[in-house]
Amino acid sequence: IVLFGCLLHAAWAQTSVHNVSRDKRMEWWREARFGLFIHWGVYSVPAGYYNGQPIKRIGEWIMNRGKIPVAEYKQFAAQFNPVKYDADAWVKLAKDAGMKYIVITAKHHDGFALFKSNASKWNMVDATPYGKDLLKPLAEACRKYGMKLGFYYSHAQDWCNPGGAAARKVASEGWANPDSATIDAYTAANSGHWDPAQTTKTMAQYIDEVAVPQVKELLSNYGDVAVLWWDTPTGMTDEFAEKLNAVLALQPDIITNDRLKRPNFPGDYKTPEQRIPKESELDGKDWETCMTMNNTWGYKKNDHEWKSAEVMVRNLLDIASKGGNYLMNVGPKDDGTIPAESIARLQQVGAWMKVNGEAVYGTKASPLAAVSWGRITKKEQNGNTILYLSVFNWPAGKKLVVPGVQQPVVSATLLAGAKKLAAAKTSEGIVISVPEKAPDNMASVIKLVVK
Ligand code: FUL
Repeated sequence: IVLFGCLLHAAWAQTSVHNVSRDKRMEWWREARFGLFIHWGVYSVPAGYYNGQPIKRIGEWIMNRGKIPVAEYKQFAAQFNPVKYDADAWVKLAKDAGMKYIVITAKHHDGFALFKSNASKWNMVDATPYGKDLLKPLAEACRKYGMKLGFYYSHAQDWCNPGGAAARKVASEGWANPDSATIDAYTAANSGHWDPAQTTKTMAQYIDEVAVPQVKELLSNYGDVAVLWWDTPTGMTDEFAEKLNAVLALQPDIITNDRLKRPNFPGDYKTPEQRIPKESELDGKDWETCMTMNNTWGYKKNDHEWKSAEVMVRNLLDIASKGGNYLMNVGPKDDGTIPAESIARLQQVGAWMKVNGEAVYGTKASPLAAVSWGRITKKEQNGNTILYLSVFNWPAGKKLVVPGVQQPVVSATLLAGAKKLAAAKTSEGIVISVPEKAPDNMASVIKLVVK
């Protein structure tokens, strides 16, 4: 009876708020494939340094890593004055990079809200000299450019609002998707706080007085919200999760990730962090890899280890070839600008996407076995199958072999320059005659249409 009750309970929690079916709600997201993650907050002021010392690892965790007392951390807000913030330019940048959605940290683990909140004074309008809501202009710009907008919300971990869980496994960066038993065991053993000011309320009070009202604000005051990106379930119970989940009813089309509370709140998609899953790990559920461009999510002035645009394009293709989405992060500075290195990379990726984007948008996972020269995505169109062959390692001998295709060839076209290529079915598979040199060193895409 208990088990049955639990099952009933779990099913109710997941279905009650949505009248719109998951497939319908997920339609745009599955088509989109590529989005921008923005980690922005008070942590961009210390930018990786505390008392003149560099603090290791991800920048948005500086308060936790440095065990900075609440009152002291809050002083950074007095310097958070992003006068160069231009939401329109940010959204345009994402759009030109070929991205279809944006997810921004409305509130990260430091509890600071980028928006006007009546539930906590620890917010952009009440606690900074800038004094303006940062999400309003972003929402407006997203509407203008047809960009979907999502909010990241740290619903359980909150280091500045008393009662919010303050501890978490230190190796969090390498801790992608632990099961709930691991989380619960860890949370039980490590409820340590580093400042008594963090414990003047209970978790239940924090959920009722801060988290639930703030999620209501986010889902009421900014127009259409496409995604609620929960993070992280530290110290959550099913009861708390249910209260938060119920707020989603304010946005009937909203989709959510899997980080509200495991296992009873799986959301609409999984969130492998800083890694691309292997084929063998995929289970048919939707998924999105989120990844940094350097080694931090929130801005750190001493992090210069940038991925190249080539790596990003190839990651995107690898992910699309397995049926997933790519959420690529930028960490803006405290003056409101996105680091020049990030802008340059987004522009390079955008230039590639302009020519080759159709190999990504609306495609499905490769139907073929892995190939040594690159990645494959698929689309069905007018009764034909389109295979997008993204070539990373250009073949010698002006000949690309696509093993395992049985259907007759309709056409083969190099997307760069719309150049028609000769292609024939042989015993090795389909053999395509290609130019001697790779047209694009990041990835050259051949659109192969078969019956
Ligand atoms: C993690 C967080 O703890 C990191 O700070 C970051 O936001 C990442 C995307 O999710 O769980």
